[in-house]
Amino acid sequence: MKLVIAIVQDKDSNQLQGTLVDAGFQVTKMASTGGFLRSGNTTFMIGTADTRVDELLTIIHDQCKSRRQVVSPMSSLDGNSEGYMMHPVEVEVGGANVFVMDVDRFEHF
Ligand code: 2BA
Repeated sequence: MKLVIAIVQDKDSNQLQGTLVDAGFQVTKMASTGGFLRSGNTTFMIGTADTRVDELLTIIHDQCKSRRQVVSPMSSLDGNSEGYMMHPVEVEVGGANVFVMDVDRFEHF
């Protein structure tokens, strides 16, 4: 069994959730925050059989678009002058960042 953790953009999350559930995957969806942009994203936790991982990755790949996003000056501050950003910076976010992990044991009580 594998545990797949996928961090995706909020804009893609509802459609991805629907497609995964329709395909018979068990999904937990969590609100999360990107460390760099400090804006919301969505993290999916999906436990699945090893044999379905490729199918799962194909769905995530097909549903999640990469988008360019501008980080405004001063938007990434934490009160420390070293973090100051004086000019807008454009970054490409996503489509998805995915971790695939082995599961030693899964219990469902
Ligand atoms: P954020 O940390 O908000 O990052 C958003 C985007 O900003 C990243 O897109 C990347 O293009 C850029 N970026 C991140 N850190 C940067 C830096 N130090 N300097 C310049 N640009 C930087 P993605 O790579 O697609 O990441 C999207 C979101 O996925 C991230 O949001 C974070 O929440 C998560 N993520 C990505 N890689 C991760 C990792 N190795 N571990 C945990 N979470 C990760």
